[in-house]
Order: sequence, then structure tokens, then C-alpha cells
Amino acid sequence: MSSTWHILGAGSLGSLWACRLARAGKAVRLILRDAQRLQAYQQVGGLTLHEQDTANHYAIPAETAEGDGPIHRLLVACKAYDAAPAIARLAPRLADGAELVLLQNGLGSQDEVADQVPHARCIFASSTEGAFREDDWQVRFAGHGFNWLGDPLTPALPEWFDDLHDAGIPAEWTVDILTRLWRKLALNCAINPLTVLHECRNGGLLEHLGEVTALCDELAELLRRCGQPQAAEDLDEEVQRVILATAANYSSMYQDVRAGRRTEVHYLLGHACRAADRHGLQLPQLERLHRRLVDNLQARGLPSA
Ligand code: NAD
Ligand code: KPL
Repeated sequence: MSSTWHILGAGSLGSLWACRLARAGKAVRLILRDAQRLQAYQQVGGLTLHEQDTANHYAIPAETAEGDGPIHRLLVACKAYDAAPAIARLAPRLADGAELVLLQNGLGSQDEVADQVPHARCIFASSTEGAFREDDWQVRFAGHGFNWLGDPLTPALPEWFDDLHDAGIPAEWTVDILTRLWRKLALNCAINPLTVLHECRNGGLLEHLGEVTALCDELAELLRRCGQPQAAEDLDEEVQRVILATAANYSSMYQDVRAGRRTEVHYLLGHACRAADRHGLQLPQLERLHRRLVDNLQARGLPSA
């Protein structure tokens, strides 16, 4: 089986992973959106990773989904709403037993992808690392964090897992990946939409702690109903810790909205509300928050799903 890391999406996280794997001498190939993007990339000749005061250039080969050859290992590094359509295009190239690592935040996109590629193994990831694009093909490593990877269907560790350690990518294999993803989703639901609605930094929510606590109570109830009691434990306390620790930051959803970019709301608050619905659970605060956020996004001309 080929040991090449194909990386779909040369955005923030995709570029960060690609540069670190390439730096460690691993075979990496980028899959770019279309021929125009490929041509633009080839003119620059590689990705540049900025870390503190240093910048390093990596001449990583690239292709489009229509390139040649089977894919055995694929890091899916696009936004949650792009994942399933991207995999649909790539499906004919996925070898039997191919392994996909899904970096998407939230929940729902992983199952949309898995449904399309029953012959592949889908590994879910939850990342707290931070990166952003300074320019096309230029990524800044902005926040050290951690990556948890796991496969809800099969506990076996993938044979390539040591590649991550070799590349200095902090990662651990976990059998509880769904618990991690649900917990992060709940944190994101309790913080991010409120920062958009109150137009504030995370720390601004210290003035709205009543609202935050009421949401955490409902989110904890939802997590327990969804079979995730561990993800519900001390949720309000952790949310308040995160608000304090990131008080000076703008949430990722706030930043997306301010930049006029589509948000991942469908896979965060939207997913939580759909799960509550499926369980026949009435969560008035959460539903109201969702309605207010949808109205806010629509008023800005942004997609609300
Ligand atoms: P990004 O927008 O910076 O990058 C996504 C890239 O995917 C873009 O370059 C886009 O052109 C590309 N893409 C989309 N469809 C494609 C296709 N069909 N073929 C090829 N490329 C395609 O996004 P990001 O910030 O790297 O986020 C990726 C995921 O990781 C999101 O779910 C995000 O929530 C999550 N995440 C990001 C960070 C971070 O710091 N950036 C941290 C944790 C989690
Ligand atoms: O993950 C975050 C984000 O901005 O997306 C924080 C603010 C840390 C929690 O919601």
C-alpha cells in the first residue's frame, strides 16, 4: 500500500499538516480545487509555513481530483460543508481499504463522507491547533494545540500513526473520538453563536453568563440523551474556563462572519438542534439561539445552513 499522504485542501490546517509531514521527509501530494488553482500554485512552486519569526518553503507536488493514480491515504482538510462534495469527486480514485482522516470541526460531515465511501476507513479527528492563511499558499501556525484521532467503528491503530510523531504533529489515538467531538461541539455551541449575536470577543460573554449557563444546561441534557454523558460533565465550568482563557480572542465563527465567509453552523448548532429533534427533546434556549443566529446570518446575506 502506498505511503503517500494525499491532502485535500491547501487551506489553513491542510497546509500546516502538509508542511510538517513534508519537512519530516514523508511523501505528500496536495489535491487542489481545480485547474486554475493548480496553475496558480505551480507558479509559486510550494507552500510556505510561518512559525514565529521563521518562514520555510516546501515544494510539495500538487494535482486536482482528476489526477492519476489510486489514493490510499487522504487527509480531508476542507470545511465541513465542502467535505462530502469533495469526496464524491475523489471517490473513483480511492483504493479499496483507503484510509481517510477527517479534520472537520463539528459533527455530521463525517457521516456524510462515510456514507459515500463504504469501502474506505474513515478516521475522525478533533484538533485544537490553530492556523490561518496569511496569503495564498502562506500559512501561519498560530496556536499550539493537540489532535485526537479515532475510528468509531474499529479501535485498531493505523499503521501510519507514527508518521504524525515523526512530523512533530501532537496526536493521540483515542477510542472516544465521538466524545471529544461532541464536547468540542458543545463548547462551540455555547460560545461562538453568542459572540456573533453580541458582536464581542469571547471575554465579552462574561457579561452574559446567565445566557451561557442556561445553554450549557440544555447542551448537557442533549449530550446525555445522545449517549455522551462524559461529554456533559462539568460543561458549564469548562465553557467558563475557555471564555476566560480566550477572553481576548474572537471566536472562529465571529471571524468567519466578519470576513463575510460561510460558517459551519449546520455542523455545530444546527447538528445539536437536529439531534434534539430526533430525540424529541425540547431545548428552548438552544432553539432560540439557532433561530437568532440563522436570522443574523441571513440578514448579512450569508448561508444559514
Ligand atoms: P480553510 O478554509 O482555511 O481551508 C479549506 C481549504 O479547502 C480551502 O483552501 C478550500 O479551497 C479547500 N477546498 C474546498 N473544497 C475543496 C475541494 N473540493 N478540493 C480541494 N480543495 C478544496 O479551512 P481550515 O481553517 O483549514 O479548516 C478546515 C477544517 O478544520 C474546518 O472544519 C475547521 O473548523 C477545522 N479546524 C480549523 C482550525 C484552524 O485553526 N484553521 C482549527 C481547528 C479545526
Ligand atoms: O474553538 C473555539 C472557536 O473559536 O471556534 C473556541 C472559542 C475556543 C470555543 O468555542
